[in-house]
Amino acid sequence: MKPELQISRVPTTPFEGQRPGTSGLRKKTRLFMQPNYLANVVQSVFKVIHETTEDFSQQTLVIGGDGRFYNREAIQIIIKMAVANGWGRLLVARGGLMSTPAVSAVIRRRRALGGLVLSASHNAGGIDEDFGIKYNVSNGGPAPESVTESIYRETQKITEYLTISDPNIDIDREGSTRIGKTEVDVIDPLKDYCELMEELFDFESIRRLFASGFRMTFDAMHAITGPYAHYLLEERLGAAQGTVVKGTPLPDFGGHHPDPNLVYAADLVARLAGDNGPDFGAACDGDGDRNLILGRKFFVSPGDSLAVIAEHAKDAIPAYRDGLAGVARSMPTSTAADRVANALGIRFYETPTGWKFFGSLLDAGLCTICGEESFGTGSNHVREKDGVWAVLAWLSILAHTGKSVEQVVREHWQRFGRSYYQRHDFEGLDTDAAGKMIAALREKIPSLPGSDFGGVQIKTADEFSYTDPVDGSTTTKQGIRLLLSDGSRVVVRLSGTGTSGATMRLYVERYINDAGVSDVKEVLAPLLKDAKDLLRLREFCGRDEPNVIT
Ligand code: VG1
Ligand code: CO
Repeated sequence: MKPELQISRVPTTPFEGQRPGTSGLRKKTRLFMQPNYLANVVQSVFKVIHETTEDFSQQTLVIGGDGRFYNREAIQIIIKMAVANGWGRLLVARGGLMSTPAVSAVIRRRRALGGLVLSASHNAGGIDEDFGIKYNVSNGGPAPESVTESIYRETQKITEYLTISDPNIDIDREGSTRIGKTEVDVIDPLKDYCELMEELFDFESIRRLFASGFRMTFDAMHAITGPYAHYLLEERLGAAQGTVVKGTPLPDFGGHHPDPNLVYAADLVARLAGDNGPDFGAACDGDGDRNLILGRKFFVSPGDSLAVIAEHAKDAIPAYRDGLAGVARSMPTSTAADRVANALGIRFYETPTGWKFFGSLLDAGLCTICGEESFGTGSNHVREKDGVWAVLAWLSILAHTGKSVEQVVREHWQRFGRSYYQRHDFEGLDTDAAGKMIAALREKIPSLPGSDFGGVQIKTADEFSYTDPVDGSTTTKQGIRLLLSDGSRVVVRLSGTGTSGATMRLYVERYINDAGVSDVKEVLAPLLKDAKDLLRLREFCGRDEPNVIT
C-alpha cells in the first residue's frame, strides 16, 4: 500500500504585476524562478476554475510548454499542485514539450477542462530572458479577458497554495502513473495534433508535390515545431531529409529570438534569396503558433498570407471544401482579407489584438479562418493560431495551383489590389515616456479628422474598442487608429507581451489597386513620416528608428 498523499498548504503572499497581457503572463525568467511566483499564478488559476467547476476529480488538465529554460521545473511544480488540488487526470506532454496549437488540439480532442501552456512565445529564452504561462479553457483557446482579470485579482490576494511533497515524476517516459487520486498521463506530444492535420489536409497531394522535386526549407528556430516538422514534412509527406533545419528544441533557442520574421529568421531569408534556393521557405516561433512564409526571393506579408489562404481554402484544402463561414482579423492587420471576404460573400470580423478574441466567433461558427499581422494564421480546427497548419495550408495551395509562391501572391494582387503594409516596432522605450506619448495622441484624436496626413485627408480618428458579437463583452483602448480618405490606415498601440520597458507598434497601410507593382517603402514613407511627427516620437522617446520592421 502506498502511503496517503501528503498535501501541504504553503503560506504565500501576493507578487505585484501578475496581470496577464495579450497572451498570458510573461516576465523575466528569474522572476518566475523566485519561490512561490509560479505557484501563486497556478493556484489563482485553479481558484478561478473552482468558481464554475466545484469538483476537479472528474476533470482533465493538459500541461505542456515550448521547452524554454525553466520549462521542466515549472512542469513539475504544476503537476504537484494539480495533484494536491484534486484534478482527476493530467495529460502531460512527454519531455514537457508541446506546441501551443497542439495543446489546443489535445484539450479539444480529449475533452479536457483546460490547459496550462508554458511559453513566452517568440520572446527569447534563457535564465536572463523570458518565461511565461497561459491558461487555456475548454474550447482549447486562451482564457477570455473576464477570466484572466479574475485570475489577476486572485494573484493579488492569495494567501496559500496546495502542493505535495512527492518526488518529481518522470515526464520523459510515456505512460500513466497514479498519484493519490490523480492519473498522471505522460502523452506523445505529436499524436493528436498530427492526426488532426491529416484529417484537414490532402496529404497525398502534398506528397505528390514533394515527389515532383519541389524543395522546401523549414526553420524550426530551435523551438517547439522541430519534432512536428520532422515527422509531418520529412516522414509523412516525403520531403527530403534536411528540409527541416534547427529542428531540435533548445532551452535558449540557440541564443536567438524564436521570432519568425525577416530580422530574426535572416538565415532562412538568405537561403531563399540564394540562386539555388528552395521553392518554399517557412519558419515558426518559440511555441509554434506563428509562421513565416517565403517564396524564392519573395516574402509573403502575414496580411497577404491570410488573404491568400482565405481565397484558396475551399478549393485547395479538403477541410474547407464546404466554403468558409467567415474571416476574422485583428484590427491592425491589413485589410487584404476583407476584400477576399467581400468577394466570397462571407462574414468578416475585425477584433482586438490577441487570439483570445477569435474564440467566441469560432465557437459560434461565425468564422472559419482568422489571422493577425504578427505572423499568426489559423482556423476553426483549434482555438490558437497555428504555424504548422499555415505551412500545410500553403503547401496545399501550391500543390493545388501548381504555381510558385510568388505567382500565387501576384495573381492575388492582380485580382484584389494590394495592401502595402508595414509594422514598425520600437522596443525598450521608457514606459513612462511611451505612456505619455500615447496619452498626448489620445487627446488630439478629436481634432484630427479633416487634417492632412501623408498627402491625404484624415477621415476618422478613434481609439478602437470592440464588442464581441456573441457574448456582448466590450474591450476598450485597443489602439489608436487614423483612417484616411483613400483607405489608408495608421494604427498605434503599446505591446502587451513585452517584458522590459514599453514596446510601441506603429502599423501603416496603403491600399493601391496596381497589381502590386509599387515599392512598399516608397508607398509608405509619407505615412510613416507624418505618424512619427504626430506622435512626437523623438521628443518623447529620444529616438525615432524602429528595432524591427515587419
Ligand atoms: C503580439 C502580437 C499579437 C499576438 C501576440 C501573441 O502582441 O502583436 O498579434 O497575438 O503577440 O503572439 P503584442 O501585445 O505584443 O502586440 V505569440 O506568438 O504569443 O504567441
Ligand atoms: Co507564439
